[in-house]
Amino acid sequence: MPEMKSIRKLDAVVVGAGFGGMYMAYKLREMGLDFVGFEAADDVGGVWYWNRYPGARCDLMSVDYSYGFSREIEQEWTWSEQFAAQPEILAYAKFVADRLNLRPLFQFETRVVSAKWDDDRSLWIVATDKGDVFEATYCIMATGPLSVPKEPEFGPLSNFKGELYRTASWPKENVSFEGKRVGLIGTGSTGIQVVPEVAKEAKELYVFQRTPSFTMPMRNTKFDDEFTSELKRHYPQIRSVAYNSPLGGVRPQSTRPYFSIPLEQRQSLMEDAWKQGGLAFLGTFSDLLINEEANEEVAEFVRGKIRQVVKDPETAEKLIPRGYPIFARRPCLDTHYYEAFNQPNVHLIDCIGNEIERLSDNAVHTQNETVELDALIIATGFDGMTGALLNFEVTGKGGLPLADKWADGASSYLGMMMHGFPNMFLICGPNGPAVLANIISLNEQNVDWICALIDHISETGQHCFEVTQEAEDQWMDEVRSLAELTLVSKAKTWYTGANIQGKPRGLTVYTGGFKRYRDSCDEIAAKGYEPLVLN
Ligand code: NA7
Repeated sequence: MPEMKSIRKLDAVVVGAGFGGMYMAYKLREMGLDFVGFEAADDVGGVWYWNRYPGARCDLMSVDYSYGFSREIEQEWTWSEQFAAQPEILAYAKFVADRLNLRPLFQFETRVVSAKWDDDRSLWIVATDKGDVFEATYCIMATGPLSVPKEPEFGPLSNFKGELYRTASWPKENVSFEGKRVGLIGTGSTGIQVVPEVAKEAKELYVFQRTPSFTMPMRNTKFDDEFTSELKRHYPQIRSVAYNSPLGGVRPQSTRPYFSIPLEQRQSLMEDAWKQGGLAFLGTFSDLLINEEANEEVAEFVRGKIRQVVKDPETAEKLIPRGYPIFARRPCLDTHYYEAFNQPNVHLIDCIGNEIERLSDNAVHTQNETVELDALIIATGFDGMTGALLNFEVTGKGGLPLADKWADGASSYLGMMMHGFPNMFLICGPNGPAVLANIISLNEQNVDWICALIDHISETGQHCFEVTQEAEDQWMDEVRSLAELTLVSKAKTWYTGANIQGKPRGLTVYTGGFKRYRDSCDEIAAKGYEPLVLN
């Protein structure tokens, strides 16, 4: 007879110890709730725990990409540069966990394998891979939009018998590519960060590129003491600007439409934006994500820069993105990416019309060539937005599997709740502004809103909430109609599910901006959460 484990009764479970789960755990403890957090990794950090590949760096500024809920943490933690690298962000997550004593709130190295709603008792039954079962009033998913790597079509990866690395689960120990023939598959934000780093070491680096990405120079800068003390003095103002902006961050914005000024001036502003680096273009003109002609002129400007940097014209033409709007795929920020292709040891393998067919013991085989390798790095992206939530068994009312609810595409209310899944919260779920806004600001906003709702439910003496189908449909109509206004859905990306074979297509992101989203959430709270049925 297998040992019967006792069932523990809780107010809540939290799945995930990334920045969303950590803040949620902090708040639930403040509220005095009995809860447990679960995390598959052996420590906090979420996406920054796993993605420790060479060159990993956040493409949002460290000042934005940090918690604003604690004045103490803001003052005690010091960022070293404008765009922080993965080791520093992970160190920050660990610092916060230490400072707030969050680790005891989580069971690490534990995966949730199922979360099932019990209709009769109105609670969630949550089972883990350790064989433990918990019953909880609330089930809170802080599973992150980018936690399940995509399985590439040319698998299985185990066919390759050389050194195999996945950027999304990079080993903790140091990896050396010195003297090795290295292959890299994937040229999204991740691959673009990997190339210049591995190019420094590898004997040969073969970059397998299918869709070229637009990337702009990051032009990262170190913070000096004077800047840091000014920064720390102004955090309250910085947060206030961030929370009231469409991006949830302190990036510059513009009200200037692209064609409102003459060509010469446009060119000069674009030169400035290129020199400034980061996402300065988006702060230079107001309509680059809605005006196709403006977008194409900026794209052409960037194509010209690629031609200037890359010395071999044939390689430059292959690296130049075409056929989709700039900024519709997530714009990458690089440090000497195009320059790396001027090195004699870096080779571009164009996979357009030359798809990767399979891996063998020591090679990648495309339709037209075989490339022999000692090591292979897989940077083929993620099953974004929905992957983590569909990675285990989640069933709602009447035993409805989440996979069935989302069979035609992910629907939700505010990216935080779903009809048919009472007392379940998603932090930064699909159809919220996650991934187009600063996800740390959004984590904080979502957690605060959810906790206020939990308080409200207990104040009313109820135990259960469910969003109505009508409210969810209305929200989804708004998400879709806003999506039609932008060019973001016009590229084949993980934003739309188009990177995964068989996944329903559609932009599952609220494109109205962080501020407008936050206002909508606040209004719903102020009106007593009318779209929710409490019982
Ligand atoms: P992305 O942006 O989804 O990029 C994945 C890359 O992998 C992309 O260039 C893909 O080309 C490529 N890919 C995927 N499958 C294949 C196959 N079969 N053959 C060749 N190339 C392939 O993921 P990232 O990890 O780079 O970035 C994700 C987010 O992390 C980013 O947006 C930031 O928010 C941070 P494709 O486009 O499919 O032709």
